[in-house]
Amino acid sequence: MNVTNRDIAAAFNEIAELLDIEGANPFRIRAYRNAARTLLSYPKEMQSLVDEGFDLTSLKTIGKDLAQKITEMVRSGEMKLLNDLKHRIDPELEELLKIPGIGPKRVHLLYELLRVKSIQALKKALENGSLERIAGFGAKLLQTLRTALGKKTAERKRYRLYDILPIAQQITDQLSQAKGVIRIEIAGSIRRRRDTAKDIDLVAACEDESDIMGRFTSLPDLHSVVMHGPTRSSIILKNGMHVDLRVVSENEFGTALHHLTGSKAHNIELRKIASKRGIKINEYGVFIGEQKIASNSETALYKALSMPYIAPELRENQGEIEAAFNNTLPYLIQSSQIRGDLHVHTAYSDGMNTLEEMATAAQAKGYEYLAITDHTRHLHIAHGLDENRVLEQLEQIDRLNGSLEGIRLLKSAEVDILSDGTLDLSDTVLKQLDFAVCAVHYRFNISKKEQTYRILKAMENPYFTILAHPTGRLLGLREPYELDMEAIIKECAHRGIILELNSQPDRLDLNDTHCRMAKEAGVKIAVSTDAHSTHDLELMEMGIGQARRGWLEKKDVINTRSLPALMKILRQRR
Ligand code: DGT
Ligand code: CA
Repeated sequence: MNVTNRDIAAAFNEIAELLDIEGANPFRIRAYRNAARTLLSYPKEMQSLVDEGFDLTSLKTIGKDLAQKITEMVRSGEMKLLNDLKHRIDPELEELLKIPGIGPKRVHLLYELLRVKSIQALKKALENGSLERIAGFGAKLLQTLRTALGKKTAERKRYRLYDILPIAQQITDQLSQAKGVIRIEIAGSIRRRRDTAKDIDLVAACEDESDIMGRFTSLPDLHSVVMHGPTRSSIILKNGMHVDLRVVSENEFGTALHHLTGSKAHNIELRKIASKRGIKINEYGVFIGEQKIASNSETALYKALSMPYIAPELRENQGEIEAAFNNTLPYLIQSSQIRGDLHVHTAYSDGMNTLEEMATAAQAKGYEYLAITDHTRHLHIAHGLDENRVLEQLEQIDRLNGSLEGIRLLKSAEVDILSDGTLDLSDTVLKQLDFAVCAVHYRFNISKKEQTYRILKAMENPYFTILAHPTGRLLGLREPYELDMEAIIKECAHRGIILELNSQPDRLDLNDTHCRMAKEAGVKIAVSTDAHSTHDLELMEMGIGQARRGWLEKKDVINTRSLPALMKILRQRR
């Protein structure tokens, strides 16, 4: 049996969700979520650790009970607690989670207070006004619900890019073995690197569609087949994800891929422009009258409209078509241009690996520098460092820098922005850092004005260098806190403060729109991983995808610079 860390993490997350629905102790729920996070970033598979007889309780966030559950799942492929919860909790309650705006806590409230346990019952409660009487069901939420429930079917759940992309890649690999496959690509929102995706869209060019369709509709992780046709099939995987596969001939591949990559808005706009010039574009080709003038590549499609190629990440009808015509498309940043990471944790605070291990892993990636940014004292749950521990770490970094070759560790910290807008370290200590990454970690629910004021106040400190995960959102878990982003960006431009694009899969914060706003205001970005393990350094890919969606170029991103050039930027405020 093959049970991956991802499977165990998914089980833990589902347990957390179900416990939340039951209104269980928040600490217990958080323990499952933290453990899931640990598992996702842990470099070794639990399965092999269990086989080796390794003591799982030595891992951060894994206590005796969780260690036992991991072992149980590795050995049996199941977790009794999860089965029990599923048995105990009405599946319709879980269905409610798919409605936008409804999380486990609200499912709990709906059931406890109104005995609402189905989408039907929720509709009724919305119509007869009983929802309005529940605390936390404000006008905005009710409007969201009205929109969602007004549609024939509830919106399908969205998956984080980080979770769905590897599955799409795995299926692509499996299908590329099929007879006669010439090309196969992931299309849709995943190819555009949106932070979340509703489903997996695949396109293949193939000489013989029967073998590939046969394999697709009998994949090892298949739950059910929705539709099985010669050129188009649709399946649901055991984990609930929907996958569509379109098979075309080699010479239609370009226009089919373009059609299925979207976005819909980009396609519609492009087709409108084409039709004004007497050109028709559809998934089968680009035509003038009956004559096909392009179809086998996306480049040919754009060329037929006298445009340069537009990268998938830009295809949102947000000005990219105009920029293409004016030849002002950005030269999008690439992963290979990244020279270091400016936000990582070690075992000093809540990271999994030592300073040396992080440094070695960064070196292996070819990085020139790595900034160590452990949490500061205010963040107790993450074992934040007090000033003495910070100073101790700085000494160790100096020592390591003496022996490391080819990479430089930068002295930094993820400093809490306290509620009064002061920083969690004194200036005496801040002065000894190379730079400071500053972040909000509590009091999310204050007004927009107060939150903006708090951060602007903190920015007055000359040691404030980078604002980490600026909006605090956690995809699917927490909305961004209320913040006047325009004011923040303006202040960053004014003071030479850098904004972080945090690459953690549930953050991807800044989002694409804010990246573009920052760029337009001349504010520089640090694309960082916020790694909590050596393995997490790979999350840079997620950040780069988002950066590209935000039109960022090499020059906009400070960790593409050489060490001396970077140091100059980081020290410009002092
Ligand atoms: P998602 O799945 O919500 O994360 O986002 P997409 O963009 O992957 O959307 P999806 O899966 O509904 O459709 C895949 C692509 O198919 C989409 O990006 C563009 C194309 N497409 C879908 N519906 C239409 C349509 O009505 N008109 C045009 N022109 N293209 C469409
Ligand atoms: Ca899609």
